Order: sequence, then structure tokens, then C-alpha cells
Amino acid sequence: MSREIIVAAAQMGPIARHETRPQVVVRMLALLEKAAGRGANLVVYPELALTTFFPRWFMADQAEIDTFFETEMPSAEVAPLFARARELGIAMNFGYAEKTVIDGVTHRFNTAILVDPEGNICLKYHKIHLPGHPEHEPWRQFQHLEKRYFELGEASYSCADVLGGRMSLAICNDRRWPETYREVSLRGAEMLLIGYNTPLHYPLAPEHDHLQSFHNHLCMQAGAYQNGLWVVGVGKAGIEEGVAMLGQSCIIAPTGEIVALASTTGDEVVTACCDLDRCQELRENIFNFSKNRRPDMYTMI
Ligand code: ING
Repeated sequence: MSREIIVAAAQMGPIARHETRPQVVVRMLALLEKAAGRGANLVVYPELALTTFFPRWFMADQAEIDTFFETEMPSAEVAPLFARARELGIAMNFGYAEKTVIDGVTHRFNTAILVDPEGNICLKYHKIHLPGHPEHEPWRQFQHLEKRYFELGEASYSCADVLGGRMSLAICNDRRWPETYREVSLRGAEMLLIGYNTPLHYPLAPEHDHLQSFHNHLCMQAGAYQNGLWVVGVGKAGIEEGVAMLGQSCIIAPTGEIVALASTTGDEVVTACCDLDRCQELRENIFNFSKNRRPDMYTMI
């Protein structure tokens, strides 16, 4: 018996700084409709899908920074997306900048959510691995101030049972750390959804710029194979406010094979029929953790 779901990777092209939430939601709705036309059960959008990648700029004024954050979800602007997805019976995942008050204290996270087909937020994740730098570094062509604008995620990865499978969330830089995939697979995840905003130029190692696509797929394909996981990686792509961002959005099978791959750097939907039972091809054999893994020997991690 197979547990097949049709997954849509909904890559987004550049979002301009001045683009309003309603304008972005119109684009996300168009991608949702296209995914629905392909029979999708789940639509995966990028990291920070509602705004431009604003950590590329140094801003001193917190009020200006906060214009990129959401204080409620669904907000009035995003409600039409929730409503249409619910009408279509489609689950969705997207990332956004979250400003929230917990026990009277204001927090700002790089957040991703999973919304079930009934429109309920069934999983919320705060990005654990924040790349970049906390202070303005004018020498850079562009900043990467996630460590300044967001707090570190305060909770580890978790899972939710949606569409008959166990799903988990990660965000962008998380995909480069092998611990991400092992943690979620040890928690029983069968599919890991990862939105990303990845500049092609990495100021600290420009000699690697030509390897951004290779590294993007290398880490996700390895993570998928070594943990018997479906992995969906979805980028915000194209030249966004003068910065070239990686596309190459993809759907990766537990074997590590890329089964769907975007071919543009704009708004694009690619889909695959994902049989969640295929995870067992790895988890019951070569990566049978209980039989073959040796955590007693992994003394340094
Ligand atoms: N972006 C990048 C990422 O991890 C980066 C940061 C770019 C790291 C290039 C290494 C190389 O894909 C985010 N938002 O994490």
C-alpha cells in the first residue's frame, strides 16, 4: 500500500522592497492555483515568502525593520491565501518574519509554518541556524544581518502528521547542517520542507560562488539519502534588489534522487508524486537506525 501525496515546490522570483503583502499574496495565490491544477495536496513556498530578503540591508530604525515582520498569522493580508488553500483542501508551508509577544516579552524569529488542508497552523518552527553577522559590515556588497534581526530558534525541530505522513520543517541555512536531517528523522519525519533565500555570492568565500547550486543540492540530497527522507527545497530566486538569489528549487526522494527541479529563476511550480512509504526502502535497510547506527561511538556529537 502506498501513501502517495502530490507535492508542489512553489518557487518565487524576486520580491521588491516596495512590494506590498497583498501584491505578494496575489503571486502566492497564482502559484497555489497552478499547483492545484496539477493535483497538489501540499504547496511549499520559500523562506521569508511575504517580503524581500530584508537582512541584506543594515537598518538602524527598529520601526523600519518591523515593517517586514508579521504580528499575527494569518494576517488580514494573508487570509485570502489561507481561505483559498482551505477551499482547495491543500496544505501549505511558507516562511515569514514573525514578531510575537511571549509572557510580555517581544521576540522576532525567522519562522516557517505548516498549514493543514483545513487551514489550521499545525506546525510552527523558528530557525535554529542563523547565518551571517550581527553588526553592519560596510565592506560587503550586501549585508546578511539575520543574527541582528532575528533571535535564535528556542526549540528543536518537531513533526506534525498531515496528509497521512509525518512532516517536519527547517529553514534555509538549517539544510547545510547534517544534524537537521538526523534530528527530524529520529523524530519519525518522512518529509522535510525547507524554504531558502540564498545569494549566489558569499562574501567570505567568493571562490565558492560558482558552487552554490551544487552545495544546495549536495546537502539536501545527502540529508535525504542518509536519513530516508523526502526533502523539498524551495527558493526565492532571481535578481532581488540587485542581489542574485539561487533558484534550483527541487523535490528529492529518500534515495537522494532529484525528482523535480525548477528551471527558471522566477515564480515557478514543479511537482512530484511522493510515496511516503518509500522512506522504508532506506530506513528498513542500509539506514536502519536501531540495527546499524552506533550512537555509542559518536562521542563528539
Ligand atoms: N541564506 C544562506 C544559506 O544558508 C548562505 C546563507 C549563503 C550560506 C551562501 C552559505 C553560502 O543558504 C540563508 N538565509 O540562510
